[in-house]
Amino acid sequence: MKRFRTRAVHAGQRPDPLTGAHATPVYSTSTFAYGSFERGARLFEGEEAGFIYSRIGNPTVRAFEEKMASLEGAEDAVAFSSGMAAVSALAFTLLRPGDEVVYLAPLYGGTEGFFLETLQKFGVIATDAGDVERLEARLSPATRLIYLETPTNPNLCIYDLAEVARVARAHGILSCVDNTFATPYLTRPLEFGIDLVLHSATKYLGGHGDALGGVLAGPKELIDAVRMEGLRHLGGALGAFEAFLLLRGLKTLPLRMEAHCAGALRVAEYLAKHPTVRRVHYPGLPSHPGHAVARRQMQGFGGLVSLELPSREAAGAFLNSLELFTQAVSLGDVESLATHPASTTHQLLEPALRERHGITEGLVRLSIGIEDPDDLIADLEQALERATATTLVDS
Ligand code: 4LM
Repeated sequence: MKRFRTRAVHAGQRPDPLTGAHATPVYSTSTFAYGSFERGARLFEGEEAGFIYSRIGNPTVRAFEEKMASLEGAEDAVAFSSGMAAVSALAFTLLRPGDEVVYLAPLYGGTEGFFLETLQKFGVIATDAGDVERLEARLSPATRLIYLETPTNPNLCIYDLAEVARVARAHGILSCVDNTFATPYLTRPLEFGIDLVLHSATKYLGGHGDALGGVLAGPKELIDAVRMEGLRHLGGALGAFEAFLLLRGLKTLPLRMEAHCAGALRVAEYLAKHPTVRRVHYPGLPSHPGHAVARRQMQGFGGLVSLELPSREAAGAFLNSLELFTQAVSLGDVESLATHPASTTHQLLEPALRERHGITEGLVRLSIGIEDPDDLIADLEQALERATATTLVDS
C-alpha cells in the first residue's frame, strides 16, 4: 500500500473513463440512465453495481468516499451532507427503542444535544460514562454503541483509543470515534480496534471553510447498512460540488496538518506563559493530562488550542480585540478562527452540564490556521492585553 501523502493525492481518483479528464469531474446529475428495463431491475436488485440516483451514490461523491476509506484504513466509507447527517444516519440505522448509547463527554454540542434530546424521543437512552476508567462499569445489557471524540470539542481531552476498543470488544458493543479534530493524518482509530470512524468533513478534510460534509468509515457490512438505511431513508446526501471541494482539500491534508500542528504548539506554549491565561488545553503540552496517551495515538497534536480566561467578560473582551482571528464557529480552516463555546457551539447544553464537562464561561477555543505563527501570537498578545485591562477593571 502507498504511503499516506501519496494516498491523500491519488486514492479514489483516476482519469475520467469517458473523457480522460484528470481532475474528477463534478457529476452534477440527480439520476443515471440505466439503459434498459432489465438493467434497471438488476441495479435495484443489487445484482449489478452502478449508479442509480445521487441520493445513494454519485461518481464524484464515490471518489471522496474511496479516498476517505483509504486514508482511514477502512474497508469502505459513506459520505453525507454534513457531520450531523452522518451522526444521525449512524444512530437511526444501528439503534432501536430500548437501546443505549454510552458516550465519553464532552462532545460537539450538536452531537450531545442529538443524543440527549432527539434520540430520547425514539426511546434510545444516552449516558455519559465520564471517563475511560468508568466506561466498563457504565455499560448495561442495553448498550449498543460507545461513542467518543478525541481530542474532544471544545476542551481537548484525550481518550485512550486502545482501551476503549478493548472494553467495546470484550462486551460485543460497537464503538465509533468522531475523528474530526485529529483527522486520519494524526490518528487512525480503526488501527486501535475501533469499529467505525466519523467526521465532520466541513473541518480539516475540506480545510478551506467552503463546504459542508460528513463521512463514516468502517467495515463494508456496516457501511452498506448505513448507506441503505440511514442515507437512503434520511436523505442527507453529499452534493457533487461539495465532494469535489473535499477531494481537492484532502490532497493537501498532510501539508496543512503539519502547519496547523506547528502553529498550535507555538501558540499553546506562548499562552501557557501568559499571566492572564488561567489554563491552556493543548495535548502537545507535557502538562496536559492526556499528553502521554496523545503521544501514543497521535502523530502530532492537532490545530485546536483552548484557553481559560478569568471570566466571561474577559473572554468577550479578548475575542472582540482579535484582528487576525475571525470570531466564528467551525474549525480546521486555513484561516484562524476563535469562539466562546459556552455561548456558541455548546450553548444548547444546560449550564450544569457544561460545567460538568469543564466548558467554563471563561473558555475560548482557537482553531489555529496556517498563517505565520508569529503574526498569530502578536494578535493574541494585543488581545490579551485588552482582556487583562478588562479583568483588572472587573476585580
Ligand atoms: C464547531 N462542529 O465546533 P457539521 N463533530 C464534531 C464537530 O466539531 C462538529 C460536528 C461533528 C462545529 C460546528 C459549528 C467534532 C461541528 C458536526 O457541522 O454538521 O458538519 O458537523 O464549531
